[in-house]
Amino acid sequence: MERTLVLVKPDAMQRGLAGEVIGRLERRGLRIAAMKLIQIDTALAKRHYAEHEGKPFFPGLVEYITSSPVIAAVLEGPNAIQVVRNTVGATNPVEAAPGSIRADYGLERGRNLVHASDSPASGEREAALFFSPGEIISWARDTDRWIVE
Ligand code: IDP
Ligand code: MG
Repeated sequence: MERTLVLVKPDAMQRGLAGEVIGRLERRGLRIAAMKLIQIDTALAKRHYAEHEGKPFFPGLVEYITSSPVIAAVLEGPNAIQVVRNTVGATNPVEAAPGSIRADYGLERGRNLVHASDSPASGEREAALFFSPGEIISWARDTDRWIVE
């Protein structure tokens, strides 16, 4: 069972799309294992996006992700990483597959609405950045057997 960290980024929060983003992922069948509203500070932003430090867009990225509260969530399910990345769409909304969140709601890379972990290792690292172990709840839904064989 994989875990992925999803952030509803400030642009999606400001545009009232939090429910839409989480709803699409929830309806896909993924289970919410943790969720909260959080104001990311500069230190957390830099840790979360450490792989991008030094790139030209890094200062703007830190400013963007700290510019309003975000919803952080851990979603769980088989192949959760790839499933969520595909539902979210390519980094650049211009190239995102039609029907994906970034294609349906976005125009530019710098305002692409959602963060989603890019590997199982990133999923674990990022979930631990935003949540303590006790805040991540593995639970069973009655519907799980109708979603996972
Ligand atoms: P991802 O969010 O699809 O995993 P990454 O390459 O990890 O994409 O980049 C992290 C975030 O940095 C992107 O989601 C986007 O918000 C921002 N970003 C990436 N490349 C650019 C760029 O060239 N210009 C502006 N922002 C960028
Ligand atoms: Mg990434």
